[in-house]
Amino acid sequence: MNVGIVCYASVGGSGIVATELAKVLARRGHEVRLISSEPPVRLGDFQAGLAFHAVQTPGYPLFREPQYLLSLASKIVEVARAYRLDIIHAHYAIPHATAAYLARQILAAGGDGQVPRVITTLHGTDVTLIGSDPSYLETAAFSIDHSDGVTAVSESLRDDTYRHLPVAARINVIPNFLDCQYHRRLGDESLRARYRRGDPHAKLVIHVSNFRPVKRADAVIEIFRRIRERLPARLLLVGDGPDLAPACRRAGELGLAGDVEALGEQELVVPLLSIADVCLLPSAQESFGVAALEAMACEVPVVASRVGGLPEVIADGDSGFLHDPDDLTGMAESAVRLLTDPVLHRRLAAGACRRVHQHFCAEEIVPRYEAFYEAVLARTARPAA
Ligand code: GMT
Repeated sequence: MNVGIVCYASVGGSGIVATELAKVLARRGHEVRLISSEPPVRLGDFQAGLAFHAVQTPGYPLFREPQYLLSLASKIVEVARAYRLDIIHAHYAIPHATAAYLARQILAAGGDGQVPRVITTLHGTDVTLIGSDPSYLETAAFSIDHSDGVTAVSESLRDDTYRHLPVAARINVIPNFLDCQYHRRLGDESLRARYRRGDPHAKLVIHVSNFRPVKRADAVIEIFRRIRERLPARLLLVGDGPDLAPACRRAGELGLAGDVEALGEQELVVPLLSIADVCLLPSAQESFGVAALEAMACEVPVVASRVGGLPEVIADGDSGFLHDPDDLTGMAESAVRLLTDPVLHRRLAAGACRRVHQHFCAEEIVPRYEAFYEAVLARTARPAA
């Protein structure tokens, strides 16, 4: 099949999942074209069957803002025509589903023999945060409803979509996934020693995110403060975003500056997850939580909020612990239990990894996307002239 995948290139779960999907589809023999404003973070080295097409969005003094929707739609049309795309798979509704819809209309109006089908995958904030904002709601709902097929990354997100948006389209749940051969604990003791900064007893707590308000970096610091009162520990903050600097400042005010280390955006998180003992994810909302899945694959139990799709990813008491988002005391208690009880830690670390392997590996999930593509193509096939 010829598949065009549209995604955001910056660090973020939707771009990571879209890029992984592109790579695995190419490995399985499809011709895949990734369309984005720059090469996505996890694109990696050359791979047969996988090409990247950059969207250029020229500015003009008259425009007050870049016209990304229009330049993206034009790029999709260009790629679809040149490579006879069967499917345009838009990851993140805003504005990718809208650009894909527009591209399909342009292709159909131009009498192009083969008009690709549009599939939209909803990732979370495109529905719960941005999509439901009155400024975007009507366009987002229209673009989702006019896709030929729609998927959501969790049941919770599917339900949220119907709750937040006037959408009637059938939404199929296909969960996020990982390359399970690559996502596994490496066990690099010298790296672990390095980040313990000379304290061989220090436990390593990790938080990976884009440091947007929804991730609650302030709660991460507060939980860590409570952990640190009970045992020697260091906190690794991986990623970047508007709340990173305030979080580091708060750590300084609490006298924790020496125990909190910001590593910025990292393309490869497996080496860092592999030296961690516990992952904290006290998000206000999380449609799925790829960060949790990556930690679990590296045998790191996750202490997280019981919100959105996180309970579909983390089995409470078996691969981590879930708490009410405001229960920071409970989250700190769970983390301390994990960090002080090696038997409990071993059980949950193994449970976390097992859960990923049972439900969330590419081998299991990517064929579901392929079957969905086939079903959409069959359902929308036009009679031969
Ligand atoms: O979390 C974000 O702010 C970014 C967003 C994205 O584009 O990556 O994340 C959403 O999509 C991810 C991939 O499907 C999910 O794992 C995240 O849970 C989801 N974020 C939220 O729902 C807040």
